[in-house]
Amino acid sequence: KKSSLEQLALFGGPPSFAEEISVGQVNLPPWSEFEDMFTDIFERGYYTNHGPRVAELEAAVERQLGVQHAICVTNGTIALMIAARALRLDGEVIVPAFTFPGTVQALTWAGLEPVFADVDPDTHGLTAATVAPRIGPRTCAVLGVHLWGRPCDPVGLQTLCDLHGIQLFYDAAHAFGCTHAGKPIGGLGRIEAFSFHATKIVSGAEGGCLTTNDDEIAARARTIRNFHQSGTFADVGLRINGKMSEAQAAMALLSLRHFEMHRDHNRRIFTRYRERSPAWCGVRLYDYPDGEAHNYQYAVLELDDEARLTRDELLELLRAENIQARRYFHPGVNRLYPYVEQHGDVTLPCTETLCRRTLQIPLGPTITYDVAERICDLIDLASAESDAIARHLRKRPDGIPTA
Ligand code: T4K
Repeated sequence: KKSSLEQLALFGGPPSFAEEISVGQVNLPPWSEFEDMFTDIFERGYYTNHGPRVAELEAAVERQLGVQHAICVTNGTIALMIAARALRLDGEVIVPAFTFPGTVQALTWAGLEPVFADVDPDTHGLTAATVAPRIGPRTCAVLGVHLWGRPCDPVGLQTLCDLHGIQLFYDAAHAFGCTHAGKPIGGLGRIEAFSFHATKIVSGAEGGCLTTNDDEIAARARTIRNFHQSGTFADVGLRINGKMSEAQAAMALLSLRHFEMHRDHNRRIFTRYRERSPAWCGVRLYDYPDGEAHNYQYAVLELDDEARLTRDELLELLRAENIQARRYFHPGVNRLYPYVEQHGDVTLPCTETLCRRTLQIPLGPTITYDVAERICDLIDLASAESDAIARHLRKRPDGIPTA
């Protein structure tokens, strides 16, 4: 355990970890299960185009999330593109800028115009209050993001959208296994889009899924996902190859089978971070409300002025110790090309603050209790010695490198 400044890697000590501790890791199934699944696919010789594993995964997701339809696709970004087309949107869509760029890029690919709204400091998601001022004559929909798996004001947003006759749909990339008002996320709005990327709690390496209780939207989404399907929706002009392969479905099925185990591991580590975090001056752990289910896939720190170290300084300190923390999400999508040119005048104060102040720290299957303790010890030390560390970093002529 490091207990003095000189032991920190920033001051010349050896890094705490010999190898990099990655911010997120893949929840892999036991190799034998993996082998059985892939032997089966190999022997059948059928690899994609709505195979039996995809059908099995869709049925499993429908059961687990209590929804009428699950439509598996290539990845979460394509899920959002298909959702937008299935809703037949045209015009402006209100969306947060504090999100992964894919959320917004999907809208652009679907021929829509993103309009950024600010987020709530507590949930980090859109609310009716932040969205209302952005609604205009060309608004056709709101795309909420359940960031870190926490639902973003579904009741307020639904009421607002109904009032204005616009559609509501969700990016639920982070939210598999999380609930709102006791019900699994998946049935909110008109349609929700999940990601099964390697970094997600349920993973097919790549992959995604749309969920909805609307038969017609589901049928359109299925048609759009398959460019050569002869469906009944001849008026849905644009289609895409969004099909999930059998290999992706097999991995996601195994991942889903072990969901509880991964979630319980995450919760144990998250709980330790939570227990240790009150000792960190000005560094708060983003937390989840009681009474709802969470997947605990993300541990996000938020630094305020009391922290004395900036978020980037803490990042640099952890990186020097071989701990890969990440500035998810920085900068806000409103600051990225091409959106910065289109929305230069928009002010999103909470988004700007969060982009400056949040830092994701490692959580996942290789983060043991002991690794979490050592990460916490380092943040303890950084907090106790923040003034000296800041002085050390700020006197360098080159300033703080970005990461
Ligand atoms: N909406 C939201 C809110 C999202 O967060 C995302 C994706 C999407 C939509 C779009 O869904 P997808 O189209 O991706 O299905 C990563 C992921 O690629 C991305 O899926 C994710 N969100 C985003 C938050 O993170 P990068 O470029 O930062 O990932 P990368 O490669 O740096 O990996 C992050 C960490 O995970 C590293 O520490 C290494 C570790 N890792 C990564 C991979 C790929 C592994 O341990 N194994 C692996 O195989 O975007």
